[in-house]
Amino acid sequence: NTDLFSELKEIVPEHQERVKKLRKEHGNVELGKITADMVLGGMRGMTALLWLGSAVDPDEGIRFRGMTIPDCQKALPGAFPGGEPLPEAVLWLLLTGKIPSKEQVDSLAAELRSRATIPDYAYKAIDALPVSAHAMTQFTTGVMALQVQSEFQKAYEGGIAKARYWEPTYEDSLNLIARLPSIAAYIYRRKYKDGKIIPMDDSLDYGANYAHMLGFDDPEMLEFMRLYISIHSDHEGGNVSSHTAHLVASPLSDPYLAFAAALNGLAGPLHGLANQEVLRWIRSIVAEFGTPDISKEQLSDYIHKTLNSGQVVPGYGHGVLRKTDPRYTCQREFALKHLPNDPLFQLVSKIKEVVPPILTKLGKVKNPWPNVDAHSGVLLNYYGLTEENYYTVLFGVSRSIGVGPQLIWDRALGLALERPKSVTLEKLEALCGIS
Ligand code: NMX
Ligand code: MLT
Repeated sequence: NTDLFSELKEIVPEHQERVKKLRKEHGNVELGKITADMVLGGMRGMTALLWLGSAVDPDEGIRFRGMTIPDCQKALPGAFPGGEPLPEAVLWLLLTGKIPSKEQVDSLAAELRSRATIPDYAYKAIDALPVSAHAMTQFTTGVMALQVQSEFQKAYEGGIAKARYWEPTYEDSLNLIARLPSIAAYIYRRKYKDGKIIPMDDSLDYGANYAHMLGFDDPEMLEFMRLYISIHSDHEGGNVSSHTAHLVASPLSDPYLAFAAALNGLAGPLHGLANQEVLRWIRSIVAEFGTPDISKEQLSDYIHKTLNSGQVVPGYGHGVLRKTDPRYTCQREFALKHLPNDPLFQLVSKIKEVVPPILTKLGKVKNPWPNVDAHSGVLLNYYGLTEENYYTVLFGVSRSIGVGPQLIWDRALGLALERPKSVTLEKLEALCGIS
């Protein structure tokens, strides 16, 4: 099959059987215990979600359908031989669990382009906001306007049977993924440039087209965008944006409603907004010393200043990871290849040497190592995308490629409305033996 829907249709029944069997024959298997600390500590370590596309190992990091980032770089089709994985290839992999051929990826790229028509009212909804509104506020508004065209909502109102819910969810998810770059680029052009739309180029793939519509055509930037979108697509199900999408979709809210909610979670500084915060922080270091070429002692002083003022070091630490994020590492490798002498890249490298021992010394930080956000800003900045308040929008576009497939599986597998139990403080104290 070169058609993704036909490919998926073949594997849905087998997955449905596996889940049915699991529930019927193994539903009582215990996956761990729930402690009071988990209830108070953001549910860290509590296994409570099914997520097909990817899993995060604390030491090794992300695997997309069992494949590490270097595996994906080797096995997934790129725009040219040896190129970075195409986001379309990642989408195919996450949804089906299979490595696509170049022909399948090209067909999916063409399908996404054909789905990318934006209704005029979506632009008008964004235009109703002041240009000064944060790019993420404008982005969520645009996604909510796209919701007007939800196929799932229409089908549900038309009385579609539960067994077929996944089909209009597929339509919505693919349309959403296809349309996000145009909406996102519109916001960038409106907020930072001349406001004129740069039309999609039918000869370009998803990542390259997004860069092109933003106004960037340097082949190296196009290649970085492919890598950027691919590595930010998915990070298992428990991160704030993915979990939010799954939660909001669980009462059968359509993918647009679910994804807009996910974006609002991504816009938090401890999650996706951290990429903005990192570049802002790096710039503040340069402003303090008047140059990026500073000593480790000066850097150490500045990091202590940040911590002493009650702020976190952005781009460091993680809810699951306990080693350097492999998404940081592959961006570093990209930078070493293409911009080894960039002063901000060199500063980022120095930060990686100085921050971990300082965070470790605090005694409370579980992971002193850099995450994905510690690196992306300096690469974007190097290629001319200097407006850091836009960076989380790039993360948001990318995340649709992980969230969209799971929303389809949520409906195909008939996953339940999410509704965990909560406890009052008094009850929690009582459960802990405090009277
Ligand atoms: N700088 C300073 N303090 C930190 C940092 C950091 N980078 N990371 C963790 N801590 C503190 C944390 O605030 C907490 O302090 P307290 O007990 O006083 O509240 C303590 O260390 C224990 O936190 P952890 O258990 O290590 O981390 P947790 O799982 O709660 O939080 C993050 C994970 C990612 C929210 C946290 O490491 C952080 O705030 N990092 C900086 C922001 C960031 O880079 N976020 C991006 C994450 C990736 N993404 O894209 O979503
Ligand atoms: C993500 O990509 O979602 C972040 O690394 C945060 C997380 O996994 O919790």
